[in-house]
Amino acid sequence: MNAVQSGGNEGFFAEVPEPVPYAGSGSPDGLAYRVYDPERLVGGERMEDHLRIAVCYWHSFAWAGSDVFGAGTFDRPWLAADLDPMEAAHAKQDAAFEFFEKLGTPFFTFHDADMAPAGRDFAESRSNLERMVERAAAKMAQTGVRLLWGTANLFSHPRYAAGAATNPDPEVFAYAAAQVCAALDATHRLGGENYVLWGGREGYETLLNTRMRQEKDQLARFLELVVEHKRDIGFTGPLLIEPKPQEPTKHEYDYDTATVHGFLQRYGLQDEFKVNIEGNHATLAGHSFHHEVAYAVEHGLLGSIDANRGDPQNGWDTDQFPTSVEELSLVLFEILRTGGLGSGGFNFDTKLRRQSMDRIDLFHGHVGGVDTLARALLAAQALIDDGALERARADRYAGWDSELGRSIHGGQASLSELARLASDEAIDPPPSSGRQEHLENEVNRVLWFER
Ligand code: XUL
Ligand code: CO
Repeated sequence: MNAVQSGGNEGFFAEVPEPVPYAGSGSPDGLAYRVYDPERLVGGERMEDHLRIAVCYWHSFAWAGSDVFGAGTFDRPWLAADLDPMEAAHAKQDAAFEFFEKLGTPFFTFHDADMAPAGRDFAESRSNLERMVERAAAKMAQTGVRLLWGTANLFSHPRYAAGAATNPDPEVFAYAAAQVCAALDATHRLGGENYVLWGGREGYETLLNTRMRQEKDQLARFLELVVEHKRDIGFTGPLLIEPKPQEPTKHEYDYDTATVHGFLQRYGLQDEFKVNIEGNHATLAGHSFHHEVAYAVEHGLLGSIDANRGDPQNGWDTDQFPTSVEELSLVLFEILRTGGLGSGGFNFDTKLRRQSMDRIDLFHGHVGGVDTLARALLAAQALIDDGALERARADRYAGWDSELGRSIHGGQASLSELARLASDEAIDPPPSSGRQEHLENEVNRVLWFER
């Protein structure tokens, strides 16, 4: 077994000796935040507390830049194939915490499998995880970095090829339950603020071999078990389901937020779960990021956000760093107008491109993403302060405050009474403009000129 090649005492990111500073728009180049100033007050709250940014362990530290056509390209010495697995996990953790600290953002997120190597059996895997979690706890205490959420990887191992909770084999269900039990314990131990379940392979490849109804019943039972365990150990953070329509399966049951909502209601789980919305999953489902967040906030379902984007020229989950202030301004507008993220945050579930192979590229990706979010936050607050959108909505629905509107909602008006009203009073409402272009101009006015 070889030793990990590192920068020695200087660490893995010696090129970035100090935490990335806030330098404002005046600084011409170099690694610095142009907009993200953690202390800046926006609507009375610190920018850092609004955005609650997290770095994910998996794409940033546990992935070497491979794709389906080729091997990893990234310079990640802690991922070298000839290392002792536990020594490699230590080095990966050292690299991750050095990065979190130098990036200066408050949270991280992880899967069990990102942090600790698999053992020969479940008991050994759990013990590896527990050892790595104790080491992580010490690093968190040293650096002040906190855990936004933990999760279990129930999709990479071949045993999960036909799903985890929705597998036709109950022993696979049991193995998945054991893994979630350990991952939820680990999240609790690290003071995690949420726990996420993304059903990567909870879906089907072909209906020819699938009992859809049975698989959904299994999934619901699995979720009930997670709720029970959360109560047993005293974990108080929200449980979050992460919707995604497909990939890796042809069809995922948690297709989008509305589908998850219906599923939770059908099984009486609506008070136990919220959603973790990912930008690129929204677009894969044929929605906008804005749509998924608007649906969630309007139904009290928003838990947290995986901030990323797809590429409009291809149809898969490219997990790119967000760069569109316009898109994120509308997302943040929905979040701010309904009271903020609560215990959620913005997690960079983001991958560098395969050609971005230097370790410094991890900084460039994250710094750009963080600044995009910060800029969008300022724009969203300006949209709230400006009030044009809220006023337009209020005007558009004003009729529902009238006697007629109230009697419809209040249940006093029957179908036949409404028919009588329409004929006796010759109701003939004129169509009115939705003013879409005007509202788009109002948004741009704020985006372009807000300081
Ligand atoms: C996959 C994905 C996951 C979840 C956590 O598309 O987004 O990384 O965020 O399992
Ligand atoms: Co995600």
